[in-house]
Amino acid sequence: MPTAIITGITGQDGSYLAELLLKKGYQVIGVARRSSTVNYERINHIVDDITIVQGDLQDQGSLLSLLEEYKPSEVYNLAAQSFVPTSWNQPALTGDVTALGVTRMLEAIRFVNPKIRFYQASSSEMFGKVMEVPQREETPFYPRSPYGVAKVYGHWITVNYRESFDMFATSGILFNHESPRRGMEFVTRKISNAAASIKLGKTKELRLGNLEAQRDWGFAGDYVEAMWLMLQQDHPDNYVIGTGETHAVREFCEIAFAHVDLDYKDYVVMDEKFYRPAEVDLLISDPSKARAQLKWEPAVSFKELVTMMVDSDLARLKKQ
Ligand code: NAP
Ligand code: F7E
Repeated sequence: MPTAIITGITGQDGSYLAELLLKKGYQVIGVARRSSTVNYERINHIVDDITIVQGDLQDQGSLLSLLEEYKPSEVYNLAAQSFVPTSWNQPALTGDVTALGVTRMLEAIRFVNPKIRFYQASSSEMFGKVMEVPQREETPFYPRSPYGVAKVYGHWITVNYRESFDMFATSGILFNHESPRRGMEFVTRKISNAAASIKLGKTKELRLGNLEAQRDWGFAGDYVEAMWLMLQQDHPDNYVIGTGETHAVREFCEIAFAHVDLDYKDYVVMDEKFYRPAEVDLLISDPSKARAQLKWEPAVSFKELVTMMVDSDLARLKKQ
């Protein structure tokens, strides 16, 4: 039975990846940082099938001990301070976790067993003010937030350890991926939750920032399959993962509200508070390398994603 360590097990992607690896017969070790209350909402249904251990990307020793104790063959580094607006409020923390945290894990692997295969959760936010449309593996980076800057560091240190120490260190440059398990502050979940809540008469309006921003949105459940495929290749590499389609925030609102027979224009209020100091206006992937080499294709369409999220929030809110 192969053993995989997942950092960020309590997050959206950690929960889907753990499910996938369990199905594939892995022993799954999930790394969670200590907090005063347990936050296993996304993994409660599989908590008995995985081993949860305390660890923190800010603490080198905790990473070394994990690898020594559990002897994994694969490490998926999904942990990060991942919310872009917070990265302007806490830029140094974001750099410490999202950038330097990658080096700490790579160092732990180098010391304990350099043969361990490593996956780094890189991001389309690295393309920022895009230098090319669509964005592919060779598109130069121009990050627009402390988060994006930290991810560029994480990407390049992954490439550097691959080249310096011949380690199997792979960088997956994933475009936005969402699900009913997405954090409430991200725009897609904020919209799906509001559409459901307004439909049920629990809320009256939805306050949003820039409705014109465009993103290449896919389903998180499809994207974790790509992460696994990347670590099954003969060589480490960089891969862009996305749908190759882009949609505006406005379009997400339109479909989400229409799904519950409402017109978003009657409920969405623009609020300057949600505008960012620097915006990423347009992201759209060119995932042809992943399609050709990994044989990876997303299964869930944009419309299916939006309606799946609204339906899930409706069901959850009805139960409350
Ligand atoms: P998420 O839901 O925000 O999960 C982040 C995880 O990181 C949580 O489990 C969090 O723990 C953990 N974490 C934060 N700081 C930590 C620390 N110092 N030490 C250990 N763990 C820590 O993010 P996600 O959407 O699943 O994304 C997974 C990864 O992919 C992240 O690295 C993200 O930046 C990257 N990414 C995401 C997308 C996307 O569209 N979702 C696209 C590209 C790349 P707590 O639960 O305790 O907060
Ligand atoms: O914003 C606009 C906002 O916060 C998307 C993270 O997973 O994906 C995510 O980063 C767009 C932006 O995601 C609101 O200005 C409008 O243009 O859902 P988001 P993000 O910033 O794209 C990347 C790939 C990651 O790697 C990150 O970790 O929506 N927007 N109004 C809003 N955004 C939010 N959050 N809230 C609003 O009210």
